[in-house]
Amino acid sequence: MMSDVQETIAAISTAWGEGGVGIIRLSGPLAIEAALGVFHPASKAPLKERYLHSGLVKDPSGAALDSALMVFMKGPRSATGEDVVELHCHGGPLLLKRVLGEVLACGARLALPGEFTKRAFLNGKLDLSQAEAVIDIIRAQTETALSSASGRLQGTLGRRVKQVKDGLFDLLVHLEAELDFPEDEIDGLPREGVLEALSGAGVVVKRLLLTFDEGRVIRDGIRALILGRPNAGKSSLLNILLMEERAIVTHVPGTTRDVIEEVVNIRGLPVRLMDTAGLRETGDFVEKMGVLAARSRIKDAGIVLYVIDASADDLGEDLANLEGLRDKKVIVAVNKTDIAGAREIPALCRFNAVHISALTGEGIEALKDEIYAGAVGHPYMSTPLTAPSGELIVSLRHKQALERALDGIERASKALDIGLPRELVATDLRSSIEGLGEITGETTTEDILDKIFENFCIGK
Ligand SMILES: Nc1nc2c(ncn2[C@@H]2O[C@H](COP(=O)(O)OP(=O)(O)OP(=O)(O)O)[C@@H](O)[C@H]2O)c(=O)[nH]1
Ligand SMILES: [Mg+2]
Repeated sequence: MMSDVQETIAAISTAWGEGGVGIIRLSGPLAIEAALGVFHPASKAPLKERYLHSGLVKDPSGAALDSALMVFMKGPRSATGEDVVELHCHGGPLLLKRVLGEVLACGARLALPGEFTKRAFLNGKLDLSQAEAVIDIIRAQTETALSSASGRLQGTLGRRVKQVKDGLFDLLVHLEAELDFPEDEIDGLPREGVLEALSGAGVVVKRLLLTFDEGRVIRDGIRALILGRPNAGKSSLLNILLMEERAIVTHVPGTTRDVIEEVVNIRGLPVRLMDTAGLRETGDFVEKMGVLAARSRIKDAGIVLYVIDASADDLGEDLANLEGLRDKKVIVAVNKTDIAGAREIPALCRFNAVHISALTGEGIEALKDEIYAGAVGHPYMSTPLTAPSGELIVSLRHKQALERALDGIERASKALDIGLPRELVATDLRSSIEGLGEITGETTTEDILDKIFENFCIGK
């Protein structure tokens, strides 16, 4: 894997905006030189590594821009494995832009998105699953997402994958020894032993794969569209789930016109709730637009919360609407049970229905459980994660790599079982090992790396 590691990169690493402190980070062979082009230490004593020096940041004319702190870490004992310098200035956007400009004039170039982390990966400081976890930590929206990303940053997933990969590699070495020296007395491992080892590896990979639905939703969240007829209580449901009076609620049917979106944490999942205009034929032009907007969101919704007014006499229209949502994951929220009672409605028996009152809060916790189960694919448990959190598979890339690994393992077992030549078994094993290597980054192409890191922000 090639990279332009000779160049020194620099970026503002703190968030854009006003803050107490703003940090400019440099990495590369000229990091210290470029930093000292703008930073003038207060003390004449020799600079010390991993020590905060105070001083002034000056422009080329010698005018002080800011009083600041500087710290440097010599490579390879640094986050990127290269010489790294951080300039801790005050957190003003204009100031930081000025200081960065001066640093760039002193020999650094602007870092690309994720380039610091990419260099850390290329220099063996992180495996790829850890590097990917950096962005997930930064973007985590719930405690659960954060704990999953933190676990991966600590290398939990990488270690598990490596363990399986090393096991397969051992088998491959035995098989290949036999291929190379067919007349050798060593008969490799006994067939049963190899089969057993393969099945053990398959179990681990399958277990990881099983966490994908949960892991992905925990990281990326889910879009839940609230639909129903006018006055069913959709906006009331939005408000009670958000625990704030976000949407206007009135007794007038047709109150909501626009789609109102808010993200709420439901059982650890970031859920984007979308409240919509009640579905009905209407002559009111604005309301009609609202109904169209509601319908247009169906396609992208992960879950539909269909709200029914349990006190209404005629559910015919609701049933027709529900019929139209047949290929969506639908939870029917049978609302207003405080006035209608939680009576069974036979017509709804084939739907996943929860009785609620958006007025009193009755049934809302059960509804949250259902939303979780609908999003993740298994019931909510108070300890939400089925796996140690770092071992959750959250990315499609990891899932595909694991599927490739599993496929190789299964084909190798089959080949061995029916007595196919060991060359074929070895080929399958190699494909499996490569699949696993894509997760940790040992067998990842430059293209894939670029794709991963271009999602980062600059300065990470
Ligand atoms: N008794 C009772 N009233 C409710 C309940 N939920 C909502 N309401 C009332 O029903 C009326 C309509 O509620 P909204 O939340 O505005 O209904 P909506 O589905 O958003 O209506 P549109 O925006 O017009 O489509 C209001 O008067 C609410 O106070 C409930 O659980 N019980
Ligand atoms: Mg409404």
